[in-house]
Amino acid sequence: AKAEMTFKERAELCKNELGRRLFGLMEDKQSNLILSADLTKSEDILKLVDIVGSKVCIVKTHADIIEDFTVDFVHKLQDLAKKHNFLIFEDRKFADIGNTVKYQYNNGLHKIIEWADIVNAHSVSGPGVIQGLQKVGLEKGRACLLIAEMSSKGSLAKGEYTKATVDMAKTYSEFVIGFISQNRVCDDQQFLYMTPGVRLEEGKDSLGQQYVTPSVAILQNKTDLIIVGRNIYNAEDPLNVAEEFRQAAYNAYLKRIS
Ligand code: 5FU
Repeated sequence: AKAEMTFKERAELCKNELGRRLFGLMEDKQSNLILSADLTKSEDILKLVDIVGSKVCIVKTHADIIEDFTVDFVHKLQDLAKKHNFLIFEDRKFADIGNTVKYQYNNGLHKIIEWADIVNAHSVSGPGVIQGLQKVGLEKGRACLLIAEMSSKGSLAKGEYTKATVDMAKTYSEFVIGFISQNRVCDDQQFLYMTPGVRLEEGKDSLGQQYVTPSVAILQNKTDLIIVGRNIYNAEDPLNVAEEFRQAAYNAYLKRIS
């Protein structure tokens, strides 16, 4: 069988400039690791990100869990993104009608459009959600992911829902650069497949989260990036653990393309 395409080769297929930059960044930095910085105080987030920033290609945020969110925090996060060369992904999971998500993206307290390179959306409301987001996002050079599958037990995002989500991404591939998914939900190489629910050991938490290991995600299930939260930010030595994840995930990718 023909060896799989590399990230750099796949960049050429991607119709979104930021997506192309991400593919290149992953290979340059040898990192397909995303840090999920789910802390509730901005100072703690900035400290963590400065420690592990060199190991990751993306830092993922949940702006609405931060108790002291300010524009100053955003500027400091952007400075760290420049210093360590990573992109910022706000895990907002937009899910309303197009007109409302446009405001949620562009307005409100968080003004997500101003600082998040990447956002994501549920497909449950139909293509209007993408139309609304790209109306403000495209001209700013932003990109979006669709949630095709979730890591949590009992998720309804499966089967026909997942398939319809893939079709939606193909229709809007100028703005949609890939998926949040547990599997390679389609064989289209222009897209990136990002997997949350990753830890060094398989298992689950007490609230429905289900975990796979980096090699199950990247080698067995053929996704491209792993998203890791608690296993890194709760570690005694986040830098060392992040490096462990980076190596595990990138080596799994190298094995896949060889
Ligand atoms: F879309 C998804 C999903 O299917 N599962 C998730 O866990 C998103 N997530 C996010 O990834 C979740 O909101 C957390 O921010 C992160 C996983 O964190 P953990 O601490 O590694 O479990």
